[in-house]
Amino acid sequence: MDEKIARARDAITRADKLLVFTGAGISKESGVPTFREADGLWEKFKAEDFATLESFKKRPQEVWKWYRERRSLARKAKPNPAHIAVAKLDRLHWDFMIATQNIDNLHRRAGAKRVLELHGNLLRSYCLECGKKVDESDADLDGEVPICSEHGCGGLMRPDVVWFGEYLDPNILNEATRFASECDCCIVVGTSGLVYPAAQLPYLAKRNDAAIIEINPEPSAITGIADYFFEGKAGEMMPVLVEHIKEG
Ligand code: BV8
Ligand code: ZN
Repeated sequence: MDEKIARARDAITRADKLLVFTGAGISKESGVPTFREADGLWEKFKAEDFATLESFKKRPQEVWKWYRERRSLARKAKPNPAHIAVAKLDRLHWDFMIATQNIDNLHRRAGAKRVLELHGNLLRSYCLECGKKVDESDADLDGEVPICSEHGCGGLMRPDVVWFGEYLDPNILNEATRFASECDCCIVVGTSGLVYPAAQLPYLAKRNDAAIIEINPEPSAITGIADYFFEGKAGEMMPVLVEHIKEG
């Protein structure tokens, strides 16, 4: 293992352009459930029932109840050592980017600045009619479906997350795909690698001969292209990968 860690650390240190691509697994140790594991979210709720615009239009109250539960989980959650280690990489003035599929805001709460939120952010909402965006307000917390505060609009507010069948923000996706295609090291943490177009990012990095480093307790759809696969928890492995890098 030490030899593999040394080589992976070296790939990180030598990288001019470093991408960190994360999924729900990086927040598992913060108490935020993943999607596709035995105790995952999609086991209890079928994605198409909750994470789609159609289901929101049919059952806005139920969908809001689900997202409010996840919002309060996200607010109670604390960044774990993996988020902290990734934020340390961000501080070290690299040509650096975090592309996350997570909507729990934990990378930012760990102090990371350069974060592309591919699937949106659970703490923001926007109006279905006029598009007005608001940060979470406690008004969202009562049982009703929040209504747009724009004068005369009255549209339904929805969580500012990308649902299945919805396009990602083109600016965010373009920036992420461009960065991935130019990076020379991509660290993949806690994703099953099943959801597109986000999951293409490590493949774009690979095509640019980037070193692919993956941390996951079990193999994922990305493991086949990983140069270094660390079978373990993000909260344990990520700090080990960056502890040699001195701050300042
Ligand atoms: C789109 C936000 C264009 C909402 C999410 C067939 C083939 C290919 C693609 C498709 C297809 N059919 C449909 C599609 C497109 C679809 C898609 O990719 N579906 C997949 C499921 C097949 N994609 C879309 O719909 C996207 N939009 O394509 O638009 C379009 C437009 C119109 C019509 C057609 C197409 C939009 C996708 C975004 C959906 N929104 N979330 C919300 O969160 O409520 S996706 C959801 O999955 C989350 O964002 C999540 O992050 C993401 C990916 O999951 P992971 O993060 O990887 O989490 P998962 O549970 O799967 O895995 C966790 C991993 O962690 C595991 O590997 C586990 O081992 C590991 N782990 C566990 N513990 C730890 C750990 N790792 C480290 N440490 C630990 N301690
Ligand atoms: Zn509105």
